[in-house]
Amino acid sequence: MTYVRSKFRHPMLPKNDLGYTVDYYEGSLSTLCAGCGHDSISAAIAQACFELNIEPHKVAKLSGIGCSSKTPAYFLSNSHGFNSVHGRMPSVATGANLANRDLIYLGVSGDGDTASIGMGQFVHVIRRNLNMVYIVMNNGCYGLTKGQDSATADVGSKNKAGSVNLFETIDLASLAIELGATFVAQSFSGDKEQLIPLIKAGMSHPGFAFINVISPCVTFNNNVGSTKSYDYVREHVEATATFDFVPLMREIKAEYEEGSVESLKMHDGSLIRLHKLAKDWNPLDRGSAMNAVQKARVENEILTGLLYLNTESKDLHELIETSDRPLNTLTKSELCPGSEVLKEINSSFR
Ligand SMILES: Cc1ncc(C[n+]2csc(CCOP(=O)(O)OP(=O)(O)O)c2C)c(N)n1
Ligand code: SF4
Repeated sequence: MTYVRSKFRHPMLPKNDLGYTVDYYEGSLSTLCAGCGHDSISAAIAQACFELNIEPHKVAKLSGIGCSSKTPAYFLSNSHGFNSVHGRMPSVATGANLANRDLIYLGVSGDGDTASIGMGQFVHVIRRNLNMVYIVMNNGCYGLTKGQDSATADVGSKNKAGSVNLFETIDLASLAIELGATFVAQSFSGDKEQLIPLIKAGMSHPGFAFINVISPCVTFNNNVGSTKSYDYVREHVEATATFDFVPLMREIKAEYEEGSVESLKMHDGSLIRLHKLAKDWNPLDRGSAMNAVQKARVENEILTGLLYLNTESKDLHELIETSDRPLNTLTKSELCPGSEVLKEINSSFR
């Protein structure tokens, strides 16, 4: 069997402002199981980048190990990519971002990759507010190694072999809010109307944008009793809001009833327009966001949408005052400005 994507495309496919059709944002043909949620997320990423008029060579996609971490091969084939070691994507992303702040960093991970072996890296990349979008394709199991329970499997959830998970779940969205992530969202791979604007908003956010996407594993965790199956998720999804992402200078197209929409202004002037559904929830207030997620969990609901946004986000470069140019553009004299400057720096610490 060959995995070559057909080059044939409908001649009338729409073009974006750069003159590209959406296939320019696709990758190789997926080798994941037919129906895997991860493929829908790959398609949403390609569509978001197409709609945002992003030059693919301005994106660096990074991942760890797992079926989820294989997906960067299936989108943005014209971008930079680094498939790293299991759970180590955040440190590779940190190094790359510090060296070249001019790229858009898109990290893809799995719940095994993030919530077990990569947990130490995950919590620190949040604290540092690295300017990246971090997507977890969360299926509650280790798909690549044949479906063992992961740390995001819900307590009481049953796996395909019939064994019940006895251990408390790690709720990645709550953890991200707790640790100070400046953009936290949750979605479902089967809801592209919600997922695409969330990815676009995350890419426009100047700081760490975390998107936890429930992404069912059709082969190992789609059985009755699993809380990550398509049927269970469809029955338990509860959206905080429906919303549009409006890039700077774009006309607002969606129609909402007067007074029902809240506009959140992002750092670059673009807008997130929320049509709120969840009561007692303020996306700009950390405590309120945390309460809404916890309350939903108690009621066995999966709260989706934008959960929390800090509009005052300062990313790692801003916090540690790095050069505003990529390191490879700095000249020798800028990198090594001489002993007088070194003396001045040293004396500033005395
Ligand atoms: C250091 C190391 N330990 C263990 C493994 C084996 N391994 C490969 S993928 C994986 C877990 C994958 O689960 P997840 O990140 O949830 O991705 P999924 O396949 O479910 O998308 C494990 C344990 C490995 N590749 N490297
Ligand atoms: S094993 Fe599960 S996670 Fe992996 S490709 Fe198949 S359906 Fe997707």
